[in-house]
Formats: sequence, structure tokens, C-alpha cells
Amino acid sequence: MGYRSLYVTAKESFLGCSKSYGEALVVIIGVPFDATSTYKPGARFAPSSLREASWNMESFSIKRMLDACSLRFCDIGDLDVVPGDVNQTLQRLKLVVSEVTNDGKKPLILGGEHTLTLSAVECLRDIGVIQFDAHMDLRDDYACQRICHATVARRICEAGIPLIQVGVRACSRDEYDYTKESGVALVPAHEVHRSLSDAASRIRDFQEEHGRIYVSVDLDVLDPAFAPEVGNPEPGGLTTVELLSLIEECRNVAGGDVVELVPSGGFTAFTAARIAIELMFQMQLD
Ligand SMILES: [Mn+2]
Repeated sequence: MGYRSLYVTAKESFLGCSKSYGEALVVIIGVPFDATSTYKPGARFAPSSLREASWNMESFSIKRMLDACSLRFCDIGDLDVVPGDVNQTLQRLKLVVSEVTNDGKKPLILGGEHTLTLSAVECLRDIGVIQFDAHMDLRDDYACQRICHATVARRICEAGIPLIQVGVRACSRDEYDYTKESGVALVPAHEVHRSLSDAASRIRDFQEEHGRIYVSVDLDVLDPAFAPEVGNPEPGGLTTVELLSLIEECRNVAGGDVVELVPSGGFTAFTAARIAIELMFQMQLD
């Protein structure tokens, strides 16, 4: 695979302060892949854009009284993806994530498109998935593809992995019916807007029921006012502050990802980098 040869230097790493792999609890993996995009491609440019944004942000958090550069994380660079080949790319990602988890470390993936979540969660045993997303991604197939960004949550459910979807506001009737049949927990965007504290307690309940969790953040969960540079924007979303406070409710986090950033000259990469930093804080809590 050769991903170890793709180690970035500490200076080029996320936040510019990567530790060695041996020291790390959290391992950052970029996945510059967007082959199944159906509207706006370009998520392949997100990992480098996220790193660049992170170099221009403060690592110290006044809210947590902690410096992100004091966290034990290692940025191993980008996966050696196979452009245009989702199956091969997911297979490669599984090899890398398996190695990371076998070494007792937690993967934090910088996408890339949402499909890559499937590889990550398949490597983790006994977890529940918290999916922050405008969309359900529960279609059985989409645009003649069974493995793509619009079907990823369906494949996760079929693997028997418990799932809660938070911030959803765009789905088909069939997808909605599937949540009822399959027991997917739902906290739609309008419920978050009605009561942030109720949404937080739903997340806590899910975490208590399922123990270890994987947190997948599709940036389009945010309103396009806050995160316009995404593959499939959908109005009526969460504010950045709402999302960050819900991420703070996520405990016992075994892994996570930030996906669907499509950088195009604006500042959404800064929002994405902030979310990645906060996920890293949560991963080091337990
Ligand atoms: Mn989405």
C-alpha cells in the first residue's frame, strides 16, 4: 500500500504539529476521493485544503483550556487512492484503518466523499454510528451505483451497525420508510432547531445504548450559509454552533470522519478543520 511512505512531515501535517505514529492515539488519514459524486465533484481536494486551513487557525481552545497541539495525534498523510475506482479505494482504506485500529489507535478520516465511511466502520467492531448529515444516504442504489455517497448509510445498516442520523432534512419517501423498518434513529434538522437540548439527549441515549461510537460528519449537515462548499448543499441546516455543541455530546468516540467538503476558494475548509479539531478533542476524552 505504501501509505507509510506518504507520511507528511510534522510541519505539513494537520495543525502543523503531528506527533509520531507510535505516540499517537488518533491517526489522521486523508482520502482525496470523489469518484461517485453526482452533483459537484472536488472533494478530492478537501484533505489538502483542510490542512492548509488548519495552519491558519489557533490550536488553543479557550472553551476547553486545552491546546490541540498537546493532543496525541499523527497525520499519516493521504491514502493512495485509485482514481475512479470506488471498490479498490475502499479496500485500500480498509487495510489502512484496520492497521490503525489493530494498533489500538483511533482513525480520524478527512474526506473525500461520504462513501469512505463504509470502510472505516467495517473495521471497527461493536460500534454505533452517529451520522450528522442533511441527507439520509439510505437509497438501495443511486445513479446505477450500489456503493456511493447516496447509499452509504444503507450499506452500513445492512451490516447490522446501529445508526442515528442527526440534522437530516432531505430524503425520499422510500428512505424515510426504510428508517422505520430498520430502526434507524432520526433527529431531523427541524427537531434540532426546536430543541437543541432534546437533540443532545437523544445523542447521549444512543451513545449509552451502544457504547463505543463512530462519528461521521457530512459538512452539508450545516446550513449552506455556514458551509456553502459541499457536494450537495441543502438549505435549512444546522448552525456551526449547534453542530459543535452536539459534537461535544459525543463520548466514547472510537473514530470519525469529516466528509463532503468541496473547496472552491471560500472559507468552508476552516469550518471543516474546526470540526475535525473538536472531534479530536472528543476522541481523547475517554
Ligand atoms: Mn449529505
